[in-house]
Amino acid sequence: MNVARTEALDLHRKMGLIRRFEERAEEAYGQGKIGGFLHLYIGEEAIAVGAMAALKPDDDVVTHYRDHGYVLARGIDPGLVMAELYGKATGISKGKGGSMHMAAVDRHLWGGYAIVGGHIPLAVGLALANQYRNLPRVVTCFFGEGATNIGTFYSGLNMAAVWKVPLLAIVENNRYGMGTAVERASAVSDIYKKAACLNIPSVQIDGNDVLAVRDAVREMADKARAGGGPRLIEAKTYRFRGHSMGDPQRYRTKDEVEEAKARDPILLWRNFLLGNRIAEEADLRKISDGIEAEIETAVRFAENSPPPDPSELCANVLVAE
Ligand SMILES: Cc1ncc(C[n+]2csc(CCOP(=O)(O)OP(=O)(O)O)c2C)c(N)n1
Repeated sequence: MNVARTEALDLHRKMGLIRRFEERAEEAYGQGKIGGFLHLYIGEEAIAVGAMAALKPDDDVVTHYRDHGYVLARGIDPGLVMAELYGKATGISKGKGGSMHMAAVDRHLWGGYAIVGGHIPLAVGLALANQYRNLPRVVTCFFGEGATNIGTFYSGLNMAAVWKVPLLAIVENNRYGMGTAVERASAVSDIYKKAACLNIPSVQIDGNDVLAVRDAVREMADKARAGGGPRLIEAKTYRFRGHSMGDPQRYRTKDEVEEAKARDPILLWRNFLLGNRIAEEADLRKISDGIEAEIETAVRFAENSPPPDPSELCANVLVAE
């Protein structure tokens, strides 16, 4: 078995933390305490957690808008993330970004971006900067399968391949881009094959298997770091919630969603831990209790924090005269 007990339990705790964080965010959204867009990552947690377990703390991360999981997996205080959702001054982006714009540059988290595929060239530029400065850092760029139909996917990755920059693209194939199934929008449903036209090595993995994600990311990131040029991973998964809040989900059946839940990444990992006697029920209960307390503290912090001061309106934002 290639996972130590401490790490195995930490992977479990982090996936559980992201799940409970988002369930509470969903609740707060329903109560009108959170506004704007809220894209939940529920069902996809193994990708962020597996990837962060493989990456080094100073490897850069650039993400799309479904971005709570990455910052929590990197160990950012859930209170800062919840306060951002509440639009409070204490939020990770000072309450000005909201759900889609989680950034912590000091932790090499360069943020969530709302324009589908728009962040891919930014990640390539960051990787070029790392290469130019001889820094042994990989840039990991996360996006959905829908983004691979966008021009910036090809133009960005093409330049990454030409320059052999240390970039790892992770495609989270959750089968739908808003209400459109992958087969209806993409000529190629096995997304990893798209990398072949750019001469970029790629693999397809089970994105619900946290260990498979960790191992694939480690291998691909090491190759990119060693000067081998960009790599792409397609992690197959499923989103259990709608695209965003208020999605009536007419494009799929309830049965399909229920079937997918049999492969819930947290359930799979729990079964692995118990089946291999890495943990007992009591250990997992203790972890859940700890998560509950941590999320409770995060919610209280967000609720009790002040909104941004009006004088802050134009600070830290790009203002056109
Ligand atoms: C350039 C652009 N076109 C359209 C949209 C509207 N839009 C927001 S999310 C989304 C679906 C993207 O799906 P995917 O890339 O698979 O990511 P997922 O939401 O499934 O994680 C679309 C079309 C947008 N934000 N940007």
